[in-house]
Amino acid sequence: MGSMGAPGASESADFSMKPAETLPLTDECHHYEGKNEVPWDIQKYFSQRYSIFSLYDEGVYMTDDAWFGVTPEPVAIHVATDMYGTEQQKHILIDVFGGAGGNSIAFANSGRWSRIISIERDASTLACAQHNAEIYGVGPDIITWVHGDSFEYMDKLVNHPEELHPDLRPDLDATVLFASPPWGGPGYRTDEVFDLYNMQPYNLDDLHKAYRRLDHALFLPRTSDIRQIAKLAPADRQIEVVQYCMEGASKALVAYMPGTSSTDSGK
Ligand code: MGP
Repeated sequence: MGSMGAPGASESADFSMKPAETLPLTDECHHYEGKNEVPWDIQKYFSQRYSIFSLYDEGVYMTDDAWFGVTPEPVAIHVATDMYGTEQQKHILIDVFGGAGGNSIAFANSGRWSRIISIERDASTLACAQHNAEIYGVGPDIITWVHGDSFEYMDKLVNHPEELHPDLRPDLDATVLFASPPWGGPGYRTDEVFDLYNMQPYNLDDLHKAYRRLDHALFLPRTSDIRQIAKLAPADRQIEVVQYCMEGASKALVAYMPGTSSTDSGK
């Protein structure tokens, strides 16, 4: 404990959210080498490990939960170049559900983005992402990692930017957002049309309200109800919906939603 000086300028630098240090891998982080080590419910994903991370054998780490939601690498690469490809004025990307890093790494390596801010709430998952980024040659100069809640981050970014570390306050007019949220487990596969208002724990409304200021891309189940997405188009703007396939079957769709501009009221 140091001496008790008057509250000074150094305390004012205590921002509630700031860039994360490099976090250590934990007991929750695994690099499985054989199927016999893998919990039964992720064995299917383990057999697809090279489509998920082509450099898996270089020592990719995942938490057990991350396997269900990680975007396969060819899809992540495709999305990284599709993302608002023509709007060169927008060159910063926020990945709000960073997970084990699949999408953020692809965004970084696409050359399309000058900076990526990648947010993850779980320390072990974030440690995996940082480790995996290193394997893919992606340094901290391009990805700024944040350990925290992305809804809190977005609220501060739009409404109270002064509470964020200066490195976490990108110019909103130069920024787009990508969200690959949890879908509430693989149950979505049994629905002919997936009701996005039943998605757990965040439904379409939760996501759209949090992100609407920015152009935002939502990575959603392939069976998602497109009519629910279409209703969210701002006046006179279109939403583009793209199905991403591997070996002839759709893995997921991405809805590219325009944001409300800075001159809109945001309502
Ligand atoms: P899947 O559930 O393995 O379906 O997910 P698939 O491939 O039809 O299964 P199969 O048995 O028919 O072969 C396919 C892809 O969807 C995964 O690789 C992830 O990229 C993505 N995905 C799946 N889930 C459950 C989630 C999720 O909860 N969130 C996000 N963001 N992506 C998911």
